[in-house]
Amino acid sequence: GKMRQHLLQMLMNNEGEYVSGQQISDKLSCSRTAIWKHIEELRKEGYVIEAVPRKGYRIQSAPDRVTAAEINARLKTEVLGRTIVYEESVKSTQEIAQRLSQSGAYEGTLVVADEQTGGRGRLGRQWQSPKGTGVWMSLILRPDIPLQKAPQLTLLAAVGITKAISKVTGLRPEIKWPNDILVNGKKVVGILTELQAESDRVHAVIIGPGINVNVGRDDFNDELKDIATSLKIESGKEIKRAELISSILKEMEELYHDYLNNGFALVKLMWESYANSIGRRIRVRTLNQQIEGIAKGITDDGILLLEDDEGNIHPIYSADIEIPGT
Ligand code: BTX
Repeated sequence: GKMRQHLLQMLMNNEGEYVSGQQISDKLSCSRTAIWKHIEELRKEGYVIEAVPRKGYRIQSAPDRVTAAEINARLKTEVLGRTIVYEESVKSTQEIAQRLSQSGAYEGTLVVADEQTGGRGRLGRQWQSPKGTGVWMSLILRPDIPLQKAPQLTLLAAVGITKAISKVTGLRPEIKWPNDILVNGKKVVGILTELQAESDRVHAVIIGPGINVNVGRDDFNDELKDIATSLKIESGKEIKRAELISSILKEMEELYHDYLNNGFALVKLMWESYANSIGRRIRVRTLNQQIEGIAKGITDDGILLLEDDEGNIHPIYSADIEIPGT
C-alpha cells in the first residue's frame, strides 16, 4: 500500500542513517505500532532493516525486486514511470501496455514484470525473459509526431539505456542498429517498439526493452549461449534492477525532453557515438535481399544509410545487420 511505499521511500532517502520512529510517525501521521507492522512486512519481503532503541530504523539491504514500490523509491523523474503497473508473471509486458494505452493510459506509464512467459522480439521472434533476473518492461510515450519519425524513439531509448547501463555498471555498451545493445560483442538488450497511430499521426509509441541483468551464464539455453550475455556476467556484480530502471527512466526523460523541444539532433549525435557499425563494413539482411557496404550514419528520421561498393546509397528501414569478421 501507499503507507509502506512512503515508509520505504523515507528509509531509502536516508540510506546509511537512522530515521527515528518519531520522525516517521510525524511525517506519515501514523502510530508507532503501525510503523512496526510495516517494518515487519518489509522484512518479510527481504529488506534487512536494523531497529535500534532511541536511534530508529536503518535500511541495510534491499532485495532485488522490480515492484512499483522499489522503483518508486528511487525514481527521479517527473513523467516517465510516474504510473507503474507491476506484475509478477505475464505473457508479455507489451501486450499489457498496448491495452492500457488503448484505454487512455497517461504518457510515461510503465509496465514491468518479474517474468515473461511469451516475451516478444521483432518479426514474431521470442525473447527469453526468465524470472527474477532481467528488466522486462514497456513504456508508453505519446509524442505528437508524424508516423515516419517514430523510429527515432527506438534510437532515443537505446541511447538512454546505454547511458544508464554505463553509469550503473561502469561497462561500455555499444549500440547495434537499430535496437540491440551489446557488451563485448554480445547482446544484453533488445528493444521492441510498437506503434498505435491514426492516419499519419502517432497516437502512442510503446517502447519495450528487455535487459539481461543478473542472468547467469548457465541460465542461457544453447541457442543463446554464444550470442547473449548479461550485465552481471560482464561486470562481475549483481545489479539492483530497480536502480537500473530508475536510471534508465531518468536518462530517457532528459533525452525525450530535449527531443520534443529541439528535435532529433542530440539523440542522433549520441547514438552515432555509441554505435558500433558507423564507418564500418556491414552486411544487411532484409526480408528479400542482402547487401554489403559501409554504414555511413543515420538520417534525421533514424534510417540507416549504407553505401555499397558501387557508391550507391541505400536507406535501410528495417533489417538485421552483421559486421563481418566479428
Ligand atoms: P529481436 O527480434 O531483435 O531479437 C530476438 C532474438 O534475440 C531471438 O530470436 C534470439 O535469437 C535472441 N534472444 C532471445 N532472448 C534473448 C535474451 N534474453 N538475450 C539475448 N538474446 C535473446 C529484440 O528482438 C527485442 C526484444 C524485446 C523484449 C522486450 S522484454 C519487455 C517487452 N515485452 C515484450 O514482450 N518484449 C519486450
